[in-house]
Amino acid sequence: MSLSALLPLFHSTETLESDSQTKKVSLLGTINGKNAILQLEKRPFDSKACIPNSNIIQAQSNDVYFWGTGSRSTEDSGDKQTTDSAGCKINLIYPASAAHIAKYRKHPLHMVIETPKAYQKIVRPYIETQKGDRLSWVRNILYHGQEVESCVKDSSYILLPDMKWDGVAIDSLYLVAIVYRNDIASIRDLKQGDIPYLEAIRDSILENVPTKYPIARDQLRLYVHYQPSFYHFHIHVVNANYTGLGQTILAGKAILLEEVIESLKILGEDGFSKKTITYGLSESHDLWNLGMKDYTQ
Ligand code: M7G
Repeated sequence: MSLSALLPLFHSTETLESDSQTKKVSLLGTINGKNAILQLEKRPFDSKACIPNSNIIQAQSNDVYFWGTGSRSTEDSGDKQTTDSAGCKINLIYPASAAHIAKYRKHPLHMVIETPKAYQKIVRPYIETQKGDRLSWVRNILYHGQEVESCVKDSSYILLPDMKWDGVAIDSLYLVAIVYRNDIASIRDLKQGDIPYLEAIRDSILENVPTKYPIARDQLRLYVHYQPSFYHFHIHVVNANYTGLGQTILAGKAILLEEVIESLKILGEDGFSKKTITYGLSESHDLWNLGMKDYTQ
């Protein structure tokens, strides 16, 4: 028998595995009363004909960022419309700045060793240039009620669905907690005295998330980025089982909040300003040409 004859006879009984990273699903089912396993894998995008044109639903927008879901229908030769039923998550940045373009264009990554001196000389002055319009979306959330429908508010932070999440699938749950304090641009500004503050935020997140979403506190991965894209302190809160995050979850970019707190306990009063930090830096990042290319490992 042929594939096209067998497929309509397949009755699914159990999902053996569904992987949101590899976009693969393995189904157990039967064909004519006998067990059968069907594996499906989404094909790569055809960049010439991939722009969603139907079922477009906007989940949110904030500043220059728009996100939601949609699918693509195509007309086959018999003028029949076919729609990609799984569809896709859509993120749109408009208008996109040079910094946005640099962030998304793939460039070689180098491991750089940022000493406290390199931080003071190169990174700190750069961070000062990044606190204006680039943080509009953060101020919209903290002070102007943007995205407020899906927020959990605490006295120290606002927790809300990250724009990288589709807002539905718990196996890829991705939230972001944005603090009200605006004197912490990155972990470099964290001092020993901030330990109780960070511990209280950690405890509150671990308590709050399972009351709002069906996930246990020990299945949440809490981490921060160094370098982050946005220099206003925030914590990534992600389903620990979700690995579909590419570079953004790797060593050399992500640091567990717990590790940040433990490091502060041993770093001394001045905290992370005294630490040498090694991370991956793209050639397209401004810091590369501002001088960090002289600090490769
Ligand atoms: P980051 O570590 O500064 O940058 O994290 P990166 O992970 O993008 O490299 C910022 C986080 O905030 C990311 O997870 C973004 O997806 C998320 N984010 C960015 N913007 C502009 C928005 C937004 O407008 N709304 C929401 N909800 N999340 C955002």
